[in-house]
Amino acid sequence: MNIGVTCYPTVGGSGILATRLGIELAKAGHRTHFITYERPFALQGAQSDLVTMHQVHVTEYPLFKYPPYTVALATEMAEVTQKENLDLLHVHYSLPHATAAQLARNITGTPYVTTLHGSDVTILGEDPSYELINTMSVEASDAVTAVSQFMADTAKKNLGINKEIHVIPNFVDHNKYLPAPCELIRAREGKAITLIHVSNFRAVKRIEDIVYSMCVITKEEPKAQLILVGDGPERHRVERLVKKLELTDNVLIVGYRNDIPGLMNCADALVMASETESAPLTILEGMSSGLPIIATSVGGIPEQVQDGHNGFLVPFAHPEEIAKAALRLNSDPELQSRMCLNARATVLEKYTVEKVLSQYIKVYESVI
Ligand code: GMT
Repeated sequence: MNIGVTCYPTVGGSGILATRLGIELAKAGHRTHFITYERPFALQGAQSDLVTMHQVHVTEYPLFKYPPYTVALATEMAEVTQKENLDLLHVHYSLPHATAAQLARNITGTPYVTTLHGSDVTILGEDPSYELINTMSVEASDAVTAVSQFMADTAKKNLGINKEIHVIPNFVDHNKYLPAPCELIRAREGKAITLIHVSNFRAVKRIEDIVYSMCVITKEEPKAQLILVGDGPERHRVERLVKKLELTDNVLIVGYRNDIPGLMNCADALVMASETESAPLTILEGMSSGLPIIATSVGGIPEQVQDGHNGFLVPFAHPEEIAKAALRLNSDPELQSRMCLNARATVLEKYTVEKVLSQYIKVYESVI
């Protein structure tokens, strides 16, 4: 197949997932064309050669207070579709990509598949300004997918979408995110617990709750560690809180890193304290690395994490519950190693590239 992909190319789960999917499609022999306003963040190194980039140029003109991005995108989509003979467009994040794809289809007749990610549904559900057009463009899609059942249900409820929504989970490269080697695990035995959190430091991630949980954990385990990976709007606030709570010896804020699989191998559990999530990639990366997950029971997280099996689900905004789960793991090595195995097994069962790619291909085949 010859596939055009549009996403938000900046750091964020939807762009990362779209880019990884495009790369996997290319590896599987499909021609993949990215139509975006800049090179996707997640498209790095040799992988760039597997796909073709088409940049959307938005006209800068003094008269335009708001540059017409949707029109520019739709024009590029139509031109690339005709020039490259695309079989379909796959747009990640409906706003405004589904509307642009619909406009392009008016000219080319080429089908488009819309995938709904996080804020697509949660923010739009709270702010109805764009709902009329956005919902129409999602409904007009040749197929709609969502990354969790929660997203599909919320889209139906909040956006009034009646069309069938195929739930296709996010995926992880299980050959890249591997459990720590036995020597490393043995070296950690008997040592205080190390937790890891990876995100783009948006307010919705509630990193402060994780830091507060460290106050409780360190009372019992003064040497416990928390590694915070990533960067974003909340970083300075988090840094200030760590200082204020005198946790600088326990909390390491390491910024953006390219060695996340290695960092995962230094940890005993992964923590997410989000207020809402659709299907966090970092949970899949943690589970693939054999880490039990301690996460809030919100959005699509309970579809990934089964309480007591591959991690613990805790109520939102209760740092003491995060601490309780971490201390329980810390005091029970048998439980820790059982959850490690279960976490990895969950990924192998449901979230590998192969399992998920075939589901997207089935949807593509149904529309062309
Ligand atoms: O979570 C973010 O900050 C970014 C956001 C996005 O739209 O790029 O991520 C959303 O989509 C990801 C890919 O499907 C999911 O892994 C995230 O759970 C989801 N974020 C939220 O729902 C808050």
